[in-house]
Amino acid sequence: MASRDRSWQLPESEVTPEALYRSRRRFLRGALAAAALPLTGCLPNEEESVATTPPLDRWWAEGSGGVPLNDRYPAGRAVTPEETATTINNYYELALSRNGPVTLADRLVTRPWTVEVTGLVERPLTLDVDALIARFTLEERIYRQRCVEGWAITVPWLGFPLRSLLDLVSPLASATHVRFVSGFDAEVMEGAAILSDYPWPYHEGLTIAEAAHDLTFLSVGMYGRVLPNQNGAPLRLNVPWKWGYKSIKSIVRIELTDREPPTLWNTVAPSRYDFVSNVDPSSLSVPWSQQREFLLPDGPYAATELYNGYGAWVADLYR
Ligand SMILES: Nc1nc2c(c(=O)[nH]1)N[C@H]1C(S)=C(S)[C@@H](COP(=O)(O)O)O[C@H]1N2
Ligand SMILES: [Mo]
Repeated sequence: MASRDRSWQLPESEVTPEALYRSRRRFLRGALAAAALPLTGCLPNEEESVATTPPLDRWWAEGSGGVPLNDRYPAGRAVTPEETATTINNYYELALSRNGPVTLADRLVTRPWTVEVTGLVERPLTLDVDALIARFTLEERIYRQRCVEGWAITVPWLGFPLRSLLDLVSPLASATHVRFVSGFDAEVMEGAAILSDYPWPYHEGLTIAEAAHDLTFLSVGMYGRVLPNQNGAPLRLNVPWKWGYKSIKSIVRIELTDREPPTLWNTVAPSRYDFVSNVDPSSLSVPWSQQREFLLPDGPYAATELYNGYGAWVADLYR
């Protein structure tokens, strides 16, 4: 792979936020750490899966065959190779390079893991992530993911709609927004040490209407396996009609609020990354064109679509 032509790359200064580009590695240059697929390190052995709370053990044992595919939202694109989607990542607090997170992923401790759902809700809860997952019926969804930097992937996620979790805690009528916070481990997160002036932990937000939309998904797995750490284990968001940075990884806290929560990228670069951040080919907020996107790993380019192609389902949210 390393020898393939990467001429599609834009100059780094055009594809990355100013504050980052000098420290970013060259996208995909050099060998991918592909020889030993780290995913296998995330798969439980048989003993562990016996001890796991259902339904996770079911799909660990059976792969995604045990989880029904919800094909209500056709991606209209080939699924990206698993090796690509699990080795080319953005996880800035972990590593600034796109192939860095996978090399550090084993150092993250993502189980046991506690998730807190709190704020303006009738029934706040604090639960071990596997006990939380056990409350929901898992499904598989194949979604496009479009990074603001210009690349796109198509991934079969395993999880449940965020809506189901909101129903469980019952937001109060006063709740207007949902705030999400990632876990943080200063000892492992080398990226955060370099970007030491960023407001870690990573945090994001949605309006409550966006959060309650059926497309908004909480993933616990991908490609029929438990979510690898570099992809945001044990629990990450997928909001496929928004720039990828809204899809926050490794969530520890979900908080219902009555105001628009600050988001990390908006705080760092407000003119580039607004709160809404819907995919839009005509966006001028970054100094590179968003008209097209490179389909990892080998192309071709595809035309960027408004709402990343999900307009039929989400455009009404913005009228
Ligand atoms: N906590 C956290 N979540 C994050 C990020 C991050 O740096 N930290 N990067 C975001 C960006 S920019 C993208 S494009 C996607 C990448 O997800 P993937 O690595 O699973 O493809 O995760 C998003 N979620
Ligand atoms: Mo991104």
